[in-house]
Amino acid sequence: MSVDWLQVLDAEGNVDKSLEPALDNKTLEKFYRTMVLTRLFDDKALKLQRQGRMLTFGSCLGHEGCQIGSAFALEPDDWFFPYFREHGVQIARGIPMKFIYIYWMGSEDANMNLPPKNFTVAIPVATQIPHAVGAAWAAKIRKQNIAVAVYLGDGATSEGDFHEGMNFAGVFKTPTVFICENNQYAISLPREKQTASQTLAQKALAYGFEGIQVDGNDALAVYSATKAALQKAKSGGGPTLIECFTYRLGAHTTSDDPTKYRQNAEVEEWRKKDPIKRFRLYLEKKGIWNQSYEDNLVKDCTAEVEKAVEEAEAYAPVVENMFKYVYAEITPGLKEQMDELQSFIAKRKEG
Ligand SMILES: Cc1ncc(C[n+]2csc(CCOP(=O)(O)OP(=O)(O)O)c2C)c(N)n1
Repeated sequence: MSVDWLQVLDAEGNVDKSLEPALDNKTLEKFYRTMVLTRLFDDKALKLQRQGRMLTFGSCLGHEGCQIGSAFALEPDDWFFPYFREHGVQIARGIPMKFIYIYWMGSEDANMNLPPKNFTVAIPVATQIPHAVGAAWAAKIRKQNIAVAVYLGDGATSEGDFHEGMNFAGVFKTPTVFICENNQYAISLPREKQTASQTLAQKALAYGFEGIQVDGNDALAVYSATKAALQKAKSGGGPTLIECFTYRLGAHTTSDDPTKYRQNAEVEEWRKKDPIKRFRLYLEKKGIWNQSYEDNLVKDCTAEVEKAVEEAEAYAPVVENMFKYVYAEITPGLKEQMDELQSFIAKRKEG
């Protein structure tokens, strides 16, 4: 069984002219800026966590190609359902970084401030998939000309929710684009021990629709594959599964020590395929990038990140919100917990 493989930019930033998407320089610069911003956002989050200023955090280091490439193909009207590592997609979709930090600092308030068409983070693996397929099905019934992009990891393809969602998507030909960030591990479990499937993309074939494998460290390939899948979805052609073949350069989360289950040499091999480095080389060859361009960009993005952190830390979470929005109406049990917490806080304030 075989599926197509797409690469547009190689690790040295050489472009396959026959596959190069028609993007103007301004858009390419925006692409690069968003990747750099995402990396700085991510790095800052890790530092905040280590300083006790943030809770557990899952880095997206190495995923910038899949995330920015796909996000730039989405229209604002298309729905976005993340799992928990899509900080880059969130940034590209215009979710203020302040709220992304606030979420990982532990406040659900961030979810109330999401711009329309952006779903909340899903910590339980794969539960977002049936939701996304349902949203796509609803859009189809309502004859809305939109698509739904749902993100998942390689590990999620072994969950029941994945198969249920894929099955429904195939049967009802929903306008769903499944974007699988195959970073080779589900926490410590390597891909080969998790599924005997030769590729993850081919899982789509069993459900009667197309699966394609792309170089996930190549933002242009991911962009082109996502754009084509979204167009197909909107014109009634049904779903697509895009397997972005990539690597998680960091730890699974701040609670994980990847040296326990993978070799440094492997990490170093993947570092050479860094999605940002290859995009930078591409821009350099196009005469857009040089060192002072980089210095200005990093300075700008760093200031943006610092401002977002300042705003996030100044934000006073409304503790009641974590109880109020679990269901449309608060249940008696949750109300009891909320009252207990409120009186605990009041007593603490009294000293
Ligand atoms: C239903 C469920 N089972 C187990 C977990 C614990 N868990 C969190 S992340 C993760 C692995 C996810 O791997 P993958 O889907 O490949 O995504 P990645 O974290 O590699 O990006 C697991 C098992 C969970 N959050 N939800």
